[in-house]
Amino acid sequence: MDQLDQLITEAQRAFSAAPDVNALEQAKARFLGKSGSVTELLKGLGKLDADARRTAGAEINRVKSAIEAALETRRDALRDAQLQAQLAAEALDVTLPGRGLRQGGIHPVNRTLERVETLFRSIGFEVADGPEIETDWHNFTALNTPDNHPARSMHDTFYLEGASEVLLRTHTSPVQIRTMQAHAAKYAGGAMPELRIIAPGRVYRVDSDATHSPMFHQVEGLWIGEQISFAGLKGVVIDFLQRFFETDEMQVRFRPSFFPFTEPSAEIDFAFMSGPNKGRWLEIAGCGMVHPKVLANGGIDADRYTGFAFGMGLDRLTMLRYGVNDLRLFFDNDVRFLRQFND
Ligand code: 2U9
Repeated sequence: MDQLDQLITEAQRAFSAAPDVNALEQAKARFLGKSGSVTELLKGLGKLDADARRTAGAEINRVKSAIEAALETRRDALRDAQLQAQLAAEALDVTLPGRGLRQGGIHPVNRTLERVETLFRSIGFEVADGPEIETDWHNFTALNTPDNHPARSMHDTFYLEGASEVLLRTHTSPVQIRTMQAHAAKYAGGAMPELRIIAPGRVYRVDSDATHSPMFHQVEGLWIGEQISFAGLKGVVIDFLQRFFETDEMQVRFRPSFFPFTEPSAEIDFAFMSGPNKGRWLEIAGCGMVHPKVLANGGIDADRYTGFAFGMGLDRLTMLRYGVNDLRLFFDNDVRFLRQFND
């Protein structure tokens, strides 16, 4: 093969062997650079006479064009390969299923709260609320809890620093005191319509183990009117428990007890008549007829009106309904636990 054609072949091979654009530029320099083979050939033309120079010049230019064409072809191929690689690396498969943000869910205790609210609303109760930071008077004094009562001690109650009369409410009862006062004031001097409320919410006590948390949830109920009796209390509570736990196969008992704010007072136990907990008495609530002093502290005429009240733990209701044995699970915020109530 003619020497010049061999040069073309050599360039084609060198260009083909260049793995990337940089290597290709170096290979180009060997042929077309300042001291590249083709440039050297062109420099040699000066030594030839005119005729030979024309023929050789044409030949060398043919070679040069061929090498330039080979260079261009390889350049295009490398660019194309680079583009393909980049496209492959950045490939987006729009047909893949999305990672999907999971929808949030309702906390089991809030589920219970919503259920309790619905059940009580259905029998004419309204839902009342009030502050979680309370005065000593609304939380204790108004509820007929004497100054020396153990519940007031620093061991049970969270007091606010530097303010001995201000505390975190230990029950939702102050809400009933405030609601009674507002209700009595609204109807002062005239006939007062019945007051029927539940007061659900967060309450605080210095206590912490598997069944006690420093913050927990209560719902208390209050029904005040002219003929309100303990019989009415039993009806409301039994109906609530049966509807809440979705069974009539249940025994309910009222055990005499003591609370400063009710007289008489009782604790409420219930037992399922079937299922895994069959026959086991479970404590569920406390209740009683509102103490006349408490009615008076709420601005209500205790000679004319009577009322009943009850209180229960929303967390405990939730544990019993779903079979959860450790209260702390509700407050750890482990989504693996919480998800189970929403799937
Ligand atoms: C007013 C008058 C009376 C609310 C009552 C109980 C009995 C009771 C406990 C149940 C479990 C608290 O969450 S718990 O630890 N509650 O035993 N609560 S009577 O009595 C009131 C409330 C407000 C004005």
